[in-house]
Amino acid sequence: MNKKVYTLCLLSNDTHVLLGLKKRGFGEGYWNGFGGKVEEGESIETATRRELLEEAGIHAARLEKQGVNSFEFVGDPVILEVHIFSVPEFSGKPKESDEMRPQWFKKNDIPYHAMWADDKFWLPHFLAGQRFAGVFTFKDKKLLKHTLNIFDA
Ligand code: 6OG
Repeated sequence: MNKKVYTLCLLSNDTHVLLGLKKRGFGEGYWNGFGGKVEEGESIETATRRELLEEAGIHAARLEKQGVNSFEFVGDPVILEVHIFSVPEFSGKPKESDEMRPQWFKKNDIPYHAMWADDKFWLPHFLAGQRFAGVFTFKDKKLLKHTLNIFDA
């Protein structure tokens, strides 16, 4: 078994959440949070800040770890371990990059139909401030099965 570590972070306020439309590469055409692969020698938090700045032009003043999801793809020995953060304090205005087109969405109007199939399971808990850990098995873009544990405060 081979594991790759990724970051994912989402900004939100009382009413809205910031998502980015992935313009190229893995997950192209899907709305998602901002993030990417943790580089060798880099901490997970440093990678989270770097990706948010590169993809959306936002500086994270504070990060809060909220969850970790593992993704398995049938036929692929590599497990993606994605560490998910909220960003309670930040500066800067969302800015389009080569990779992402940021847009604020109402929390009750999230475009789940154009997102990875796992998101509708964990994102409501994320937005409610809960912590969670999930394991999701995909065949290509189809979600075959999952488990999700919610840790109430
Ligand atoms: P780059 O390839 O752009 O990083 N990611 C996923 N996010 C969700 N919501 N569901 C998945 O289900 C995902 N698999 C990967 C991790 C990829 C970005 O996409 C996230 C990274 O933030 C399969 O460097």
